[in-house]
Amino acid sequence: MTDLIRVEDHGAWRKLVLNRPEKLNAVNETMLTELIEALDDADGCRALLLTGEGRGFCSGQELGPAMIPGADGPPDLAAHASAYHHRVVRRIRALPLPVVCAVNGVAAGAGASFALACDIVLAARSAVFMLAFVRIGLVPDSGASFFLPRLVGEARARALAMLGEPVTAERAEAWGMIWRAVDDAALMAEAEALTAHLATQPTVALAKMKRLFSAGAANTLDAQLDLEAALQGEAGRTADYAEGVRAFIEKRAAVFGGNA
Ligand code: T3D
Repeated sequence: MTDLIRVEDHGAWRKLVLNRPEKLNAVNETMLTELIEALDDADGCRALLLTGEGRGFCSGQELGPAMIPGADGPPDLAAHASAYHHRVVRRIRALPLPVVCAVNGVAAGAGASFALACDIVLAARSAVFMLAFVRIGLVPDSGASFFLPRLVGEARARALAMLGEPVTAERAEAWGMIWRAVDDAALMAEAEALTAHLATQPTVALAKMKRLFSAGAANTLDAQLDLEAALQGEAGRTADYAEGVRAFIEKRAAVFGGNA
């Protein structure tokens, strides 16, 4: 392990920090492998916070000599994306706990995709999102072509992908691309407080919400209603549900254990 991903434990929640500030946290194979391991290791937590060190959140794939044709021909980007970037996105979406993203600075290329894969995204007012893929002759990957049209609509998604223009945090909030733009100085405290709050919530229900929203992207209304009923049935058998209702009746704050 190097320290390209810094893991900070805060009791029930954990902070993962992309830690290559001199390259605006551009990701390479080592860093992505560490990120995947850190995500795999987070199953026991009740919430995660993903952010970047320094003035950038993540400037996407590291662009270096390995990314241009060499003696063996062009790099196999399909295999590369599948083995690394896309595993990160799949893991974030599949984790049975909420993942908050604090976008502390520029989020470009796969860096923007990683942010959009998270459940709740806060961004510093000075941060920008950039589908930089087009600038180097690539297509949006790491889920950007899936997340973006669903978040901002196809007209904006197509223009952002084809133009690669930066979107400010405030515009991203106005367009529904992220949850909230926050003053730079307040970003980390707000993101940490939000993640800590989520870690006290009914974790099993939050995990089932993730399943619902993922499935909803492809389901018919009927199929989604069936899934809601099934997952509500499961949620209704958790100790947290019993505690939530009991707390309401007793007029006190619920104390959720996060258990099934
Ligand atoms: O492998 C696959 O499967 C393919 C998948 C690809 C997915 C992708 O992510 S494609 C998109 C890759 N990313 C980019 O194209 C973005 C490249 N970076 C930029 O365009 C700019 O750096 C930014 C707009 C993000 C920020 O600009 P600025 O002016 O604020 O900072 P800067 O001076 O350009 O960057 C600071 C340093 O970080 C600089 O290094 P230096 O000169 O001080 O030694 C710069 O080279 C380095 N850096 C930034 N991004 C990358 C990077 N180094 C390597 N790879 C990067 N992606």
